[in-house]
Amino acid sequence: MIEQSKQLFDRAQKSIPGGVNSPVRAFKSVGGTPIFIDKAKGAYLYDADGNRYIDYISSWGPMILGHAYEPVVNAICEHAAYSTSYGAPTKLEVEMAELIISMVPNVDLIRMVSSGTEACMSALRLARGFTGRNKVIKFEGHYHGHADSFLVKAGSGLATFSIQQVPGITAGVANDTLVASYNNLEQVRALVSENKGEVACIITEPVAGNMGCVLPEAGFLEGLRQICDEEGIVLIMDEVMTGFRLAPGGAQEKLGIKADLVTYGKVIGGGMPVGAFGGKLEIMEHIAPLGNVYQAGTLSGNPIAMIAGYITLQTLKENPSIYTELNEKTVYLKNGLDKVLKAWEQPFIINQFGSMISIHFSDHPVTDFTSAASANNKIFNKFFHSMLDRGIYLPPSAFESWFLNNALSYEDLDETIKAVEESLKTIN
Ligand code: HOZ
Repeated sequence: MIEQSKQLFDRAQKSIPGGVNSPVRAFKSVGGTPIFIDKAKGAYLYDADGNRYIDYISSWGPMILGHAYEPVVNAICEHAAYSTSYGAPTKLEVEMAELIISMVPNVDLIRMVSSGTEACMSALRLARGFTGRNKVIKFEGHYHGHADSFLVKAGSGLATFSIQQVPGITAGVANDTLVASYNNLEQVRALVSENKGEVACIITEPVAGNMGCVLPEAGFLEGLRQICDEEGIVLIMDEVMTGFRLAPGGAQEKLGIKADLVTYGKVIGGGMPVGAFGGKLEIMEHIAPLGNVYQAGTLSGNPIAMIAGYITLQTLKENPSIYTELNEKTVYLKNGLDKVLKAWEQPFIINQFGSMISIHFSDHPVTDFTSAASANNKIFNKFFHSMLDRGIYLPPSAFESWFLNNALSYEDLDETIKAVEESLKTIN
């Protein structure tokens, strides 16, 4: 029974484009009615009709500790009473910056913004301002938010809706965006040599999460580092998904790769709208007011957002066992899924890294966008709905990673594996 969700969706479409404030939420590619959420606690979402779902989206990543984590909620309530915004510096921002710098490698200075989009957009401008070059190399199927330069062969909603070209993006901007296949160093080398002295930066998701979860192959990130060093190119790691999720120091720590600039979002805000970009002093000192690369925001460093992020990051820093627990839970889920999917006797691929995981209904390894896009997404769509009917909330697209949160219990994981087993019986 999702009567309330149906009514709300009808109503929403009269005042909000497509009835949603972010496209993938509309369920357009999987079909059906998006579930309207009323509240959430721990690992569970509750919809407007009172149905309970085990949540594998975790707000697309941020809710790593589970929903309505009490210390975060209490701190937000306390700070809201002091005012929700000042537009002036606070001690909390200093503490937040110091905490981030103490957790992540290779960050001398960090600037807070309000979203991952803003973080990536600003890091790109900074890389261009620092190098005096215009071009950016990105990877097909990677998503770095919705700034113009990144919406070329992008993942996430663009892959979900097969949007190849985005109207409104000028040819000049698109021409400055060069695209290579993820895990293909040869293509990167070719682009760099064809555009000698013109490439400002290479931006990558270290572990891709916007074409499902896709892992970097051995040597790929190291190869990017080497190319950037040789050619004076800024390496930007987009850790919006992986930052504070794969390890306290994100993918940089987990994979041992040093970026020049790094971008954050999602977990860094503990569920509030927060992003950040940071990196080496010699680059970051070009940002205004130290330098002339301009970037600003009325709600940047907002006190409510900062306290939610600060408590979340501090909890993760003080309890590194959370990462071990999350990893063990995700591997348990992977093994359980593997067992029931093997019994189903149709091809599938499960990619997993830390608490990121996804299933592609494919007979070949998924290592880049071409292999992700050639999976059988009609099966995924049936699978999604069958799981939803059984109270399991997966991302409504095969081009999105699932994110586990640490409130998930082993009973929840068993319930999920059982739901997969039952769902597969309904799919032919
Ligand atoms: N682009 C986000 C995930 N890759 C989706 C955000 C949302 O719909 O909330």
